Amino acid sequence: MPPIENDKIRSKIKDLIDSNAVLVFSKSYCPFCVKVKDLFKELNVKCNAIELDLIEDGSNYQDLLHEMTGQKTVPNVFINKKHIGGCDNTMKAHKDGILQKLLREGSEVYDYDLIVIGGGSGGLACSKEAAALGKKVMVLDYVVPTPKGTTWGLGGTCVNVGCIPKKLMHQTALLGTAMEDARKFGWEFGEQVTHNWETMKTAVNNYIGSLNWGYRVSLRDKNVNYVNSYAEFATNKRGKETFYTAAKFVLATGERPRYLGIPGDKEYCITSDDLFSLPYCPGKTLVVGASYVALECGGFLASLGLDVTIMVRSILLRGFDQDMANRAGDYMETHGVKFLRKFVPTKIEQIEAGTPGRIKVTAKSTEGDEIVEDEYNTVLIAVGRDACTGTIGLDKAGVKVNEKSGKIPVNDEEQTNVPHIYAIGDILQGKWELTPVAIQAGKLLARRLYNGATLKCDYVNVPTTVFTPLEYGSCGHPEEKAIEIYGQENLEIYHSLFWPLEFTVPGRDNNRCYAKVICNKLDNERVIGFHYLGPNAGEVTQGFGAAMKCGITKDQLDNTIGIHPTCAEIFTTMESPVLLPFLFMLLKPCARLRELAEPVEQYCHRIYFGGGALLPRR
Ligand code: FAD
Ligand code: NA7
Repeated sequence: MPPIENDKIRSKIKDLIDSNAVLVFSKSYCPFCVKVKDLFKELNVKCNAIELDLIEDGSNYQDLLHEMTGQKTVPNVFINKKHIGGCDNTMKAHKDGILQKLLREGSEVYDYDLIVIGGGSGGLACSKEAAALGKKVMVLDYVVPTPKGTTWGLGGTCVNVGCIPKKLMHQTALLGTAMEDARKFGWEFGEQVTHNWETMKTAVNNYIGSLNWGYRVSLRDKNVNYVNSYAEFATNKRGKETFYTAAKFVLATGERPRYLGIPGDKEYCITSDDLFSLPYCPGKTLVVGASYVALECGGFLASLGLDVTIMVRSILLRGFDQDMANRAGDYMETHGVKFLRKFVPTKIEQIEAGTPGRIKVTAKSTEGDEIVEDEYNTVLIAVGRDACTGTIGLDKAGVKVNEKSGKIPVNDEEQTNVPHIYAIGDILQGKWELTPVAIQAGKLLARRLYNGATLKCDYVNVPTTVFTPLEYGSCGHPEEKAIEIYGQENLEIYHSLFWPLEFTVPGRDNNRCYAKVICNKLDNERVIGFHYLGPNAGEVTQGFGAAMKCGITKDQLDNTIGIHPTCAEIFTTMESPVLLPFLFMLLKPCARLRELAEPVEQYCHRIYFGGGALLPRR
């Protein structure tokens, strides 16, 4: 084992010894280990056992323990950082009463082994895992009400004001489109179909309520102490505050929507934190911002039949593949969303209070002096989110924060510059702001801290989906980034428009869905960027994300047999360019087929009917 790896394991062992009152390096099949673990069970003492036969590098742990303690065999027992020895020594210490004395000594040092600040995706995952590993854990979660007074229950952003209500409202919108399609498939129902905002809002919020309750129950079941209070690091106790101590802390405070800082924004506008529980239909809506929260919310509101304008300062979906972003935007534009490009709001005024009321918005061009004014019922601000790190006393704890972004830099083990303070989720600098990422980071952190695990959260090739009306799934690099890193000449980019079978009968949205894979020619055409614009993008992208984790190449994509008829099979049916004229000839004779084949004439490299051809773009 290289010295650097040994150093890592040595420090891991030290960490485990420091952070566990009772620690037993054990082997799952060893009868002496079982005897020692049973003794602690009888004494009703939590014992953390690291099973060296079950963990990665277990034999290296054993060698290093030998070097550190002079003992090669298991069990190897530590109590409150003191080396006790093997089974015989532990039994003798128990008989002599030394064990009980040692156990009492360390127990009063901290209130908790771990305090987690923030009960969202990351915080809950981390606290539950740490408690399952026998730690005494507290999680503090408190929601500061929005300027409009909106607040919510346990679970953080995703459950209450993020992924969950967003996806359910997106689903509401998709059902509207499905109803239009349904007539073409023979379903007959009245001409007038209307949508009731309040019914949707109530149903969505009832479901969220059940999730809030589920989280509370699961914390209780796992013996995590949940406290509904705002947490802050402090050097001494003030007023009515309660002071808790812990051996380790995890920061998981997430982000909250940013405001514009212009007259009237906090008084008259809402953010995504208010939208999902808005008690009335928002009516004519202006969405300010052009990233995914803005496009997703604007998208479903428009699909519910509302008059929606999105005010874009510069580009759509900054950081995403711009070719895909613009296609997602174009689809929205052809489906009723208005875009006011290169404008920023400068003033918000209330014309009339109400539910909804009437609001006047003044905006200025980013390219000249042009000023526009318009009236809306609701203004939804979605111009980014700020990390909740400014008011939790991090200066007192000595934790470094990026002054500009408010984000927290951590090493690859989510450790801040203060060794006993860790951070996970949206507040991390330069990491993905996604629920599964926060959960994975939290869970793995607890396992590393309390179970001798070494696996770190892998932030590379994280699949994600933007739930715009036409969904956009991606994994790996956007085209722009791939060019920047590898150079255009070293990339092969395969792409194709496609027409989902389910769109054909209703005769809608031809030439809209799009697939693109970016391959690195220097590395056996390994897929380094996957992009999909079409129905069920999340479901499609998830599997290809797994394939990219395994390092899939273009050749392996070619050798994968597709599932027919699906949209995802477009990525597996990579035909040779020479076949195209032949396929085109096949399509020509029939008028209907010719209509379907029209895009083939236009683009010459795009084929339809569920399958498709992904060809190099040169
Ligand atoms: P959070 O879930 O935000 O939890 C932090 C918690 O800490 C909150 O409850 C907060 O109130 C609490 N808190 C803050 N400060 C304190 C304090 N001092 N004391 C006590 N408690 C405190 N991600 C996806 O993967 N898929 C999606 O489709 C998706 N859609 C989204 C849609 C929207 C509209 C938004 C806003 C986000 C979306 N996200 C999505 C992102 C996802 O919600 C976040 O990445 C995720 O919630 C981050 O988890 P976290 O644990 O870092 O923080
Ligand atoms: P993002 O991804 O931070 O994007 C912010 C968007 O708002 C972006 O389009 C910005 O335009 C725009 N913006 C920022 N400031 C302004 C002002 N002052 N005026 C007009 N437009 C502005 O934010 P999201 O809310 O979509 O998502 C944040 C995270 O939340 C996301 O990662 C998810 O995990 C959940 P720009 O491109 O800078 O010109």
